[in-house]
Amino acid sequence: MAPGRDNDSNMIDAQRYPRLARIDLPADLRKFPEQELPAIAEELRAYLIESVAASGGHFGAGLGVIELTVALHYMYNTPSDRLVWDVGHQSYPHKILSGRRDRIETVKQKDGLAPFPRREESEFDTFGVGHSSTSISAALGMAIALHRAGSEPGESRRHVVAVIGDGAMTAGMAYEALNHAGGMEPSPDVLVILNDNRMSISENVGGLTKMLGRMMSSRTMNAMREGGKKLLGGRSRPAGRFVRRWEEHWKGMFVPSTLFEEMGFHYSGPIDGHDLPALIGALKTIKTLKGPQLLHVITTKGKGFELAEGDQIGYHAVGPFDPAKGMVSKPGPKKPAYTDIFSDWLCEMAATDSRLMGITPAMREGSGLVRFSKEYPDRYFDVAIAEQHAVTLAAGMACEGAKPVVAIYSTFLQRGYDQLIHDVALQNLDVLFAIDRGGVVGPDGATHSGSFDLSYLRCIPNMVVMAPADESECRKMLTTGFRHRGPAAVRYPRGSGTGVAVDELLDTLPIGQAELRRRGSRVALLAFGALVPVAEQLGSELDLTVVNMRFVKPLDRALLLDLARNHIGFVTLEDNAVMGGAGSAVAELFALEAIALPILQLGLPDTWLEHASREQVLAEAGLDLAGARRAVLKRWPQLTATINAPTINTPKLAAG
Ligand SMILES: Cc1ncc(C[n+]2csc(CCOP(=O)(O)OP(=O)(O)O)c2C)c(N)n1
Repeated sequence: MAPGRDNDSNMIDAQRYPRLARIDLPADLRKFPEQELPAIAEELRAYLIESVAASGGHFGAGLGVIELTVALHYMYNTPSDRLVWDVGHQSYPHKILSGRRDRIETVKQKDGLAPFPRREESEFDTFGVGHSSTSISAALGMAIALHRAGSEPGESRRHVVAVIGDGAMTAGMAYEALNHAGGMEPSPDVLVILNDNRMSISENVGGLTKMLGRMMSSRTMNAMREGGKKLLGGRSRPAGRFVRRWEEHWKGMFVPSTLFEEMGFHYSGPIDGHDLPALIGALKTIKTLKGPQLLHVITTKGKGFELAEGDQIGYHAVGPFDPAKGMVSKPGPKKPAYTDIFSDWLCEMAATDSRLMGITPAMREGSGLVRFSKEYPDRYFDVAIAEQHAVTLAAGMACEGAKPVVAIYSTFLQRGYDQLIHDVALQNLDVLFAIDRGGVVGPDGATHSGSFDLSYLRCIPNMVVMAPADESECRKMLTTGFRHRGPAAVRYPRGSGTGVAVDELLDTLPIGQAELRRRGSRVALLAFGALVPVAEQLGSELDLTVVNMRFVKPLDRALLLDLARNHIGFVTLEDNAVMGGAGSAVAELFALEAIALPILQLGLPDTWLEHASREQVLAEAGLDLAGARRAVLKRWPQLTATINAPTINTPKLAAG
């Protein structure tokens, strides 16, 4: 029985959540009197805590927007009015209020609710998200299209609201949209709510953050405002108007109003984003205004759950936990994750080479730079959510002889693709890309899938692209890429590998040389990266030749041509899209060399990989042992007979 649920129906427990139980849709929320909204918010907060404690998932950001979510659905006629959440990790309260209350505990699980808003899931999810800083562009697009379409007779003006965090507001894309909206004629009716909680996943960084911080710590400003109000009793009198002008002048020195106003937005705020009456009051006023609006709200990430308020980074996203005790780490030895291998390597390499610079676009924790940031603060660069900038920054550093390492998730490097091509590879600069979460990511789903990197990297001239079979090899590849002259990428998966002992030396591998893991007969299995262990198991079952390819680019041409002489066919195995991936590289080589042997390319299919555990997704894609076996035997049924048969000697092969 899930907590917060009624024993018989498994629906929400109406005794404990009397109001929330009556809210199936936002229209039900809008039937409540305004005075009850704070009580509804409290129920929503308690329900969210119980649900996420049971399921795990994104947590702190949702707690921080409880009041804002209630206020928005109360004040706007959703889904007819459009509500666009940026990133969408804060959308669980929105999901609960918009028809998904009783399924919220299935979030991120196979066949459960999506981790982020998703158009297919609900008409209240107006825009699919996961990657940040898209909300203003999307909302502006909606506002323009709605305006063009016009209203039906009798229909009131439809509103469009984007909610964007101060973290997401650091990305260039947000400013591209502000710039467009602010300069448009006629000016578009769109509301941007800046949810300022001072945090990205870790502490937010950059000039904007400093500006917001100056405002928050400005006691002068508050004292002035409060004092002015008390002294003059409101703003309607002439003296009040004078004070307001005076306040506006000073405000510009402390608050971001001028920035947004100069860009063409009407700025309101800052207001306390946990104060429902204040939120409702502000939205009532803003609803009457025309043109682009920016409402600045101040919130606390993790609000209302003490542990999450106290550890905002740790509670950004959580596994299941006990609400009374919070998160407790499981006892016993753990296999190090690839991220940990990278983290140690980075610090050790930095100790040997003072030119090394570590760059992260706002993913210090996820990408394993916490230790480096402490040990080498002057060589550590968190550039905020700015992947494009991160890549070109690295290019600039490399121009001047530094050795930058860009630590980035596969899915987020997509944002910096032109910079990778145009700024790094075209100039053949020494930049190492340490690409985490390559391949199947699991619960974070399609938006975060690292399925495309091998395809999008291998077509770029000058790139060296590596995929390690295990943790020790990952370390060697990082060293290889770092010492290589020119751009290089090491792409490794989420989680831990086989648990092999990691070679402590900072050794390199010969570029473009694969490793022959097993000599078998008839068919050769060419495995890339995380799927090498699957290949080894299958190889010994079916007596196949098994190669740990190591390099997606350059391929080990000599070995492949040699194998082509004494095998009847090839299987390529990778956790990347089949299209354009590592298997395609082999097929292209064979086509070029006029080798007419069948190649069975196993990899990720041409569909979106939905959220589920990593193992479930791999199995669904046919990339677990059973799936690979099925596919190979279907192509070469004669191999069945060789299961467990003794190894047949093949002529001597080049070993890597
Ligand atoms: C393009 C992109 N880069 C990185 C991320 C990873 N990420 C998810 S949430 C987040 C922080 C967002 O901060 P903010 O917008 O302030 O929201 P908060 O969590 O503080 O409410 C980051 C960096 C992402 N989702 N998209």
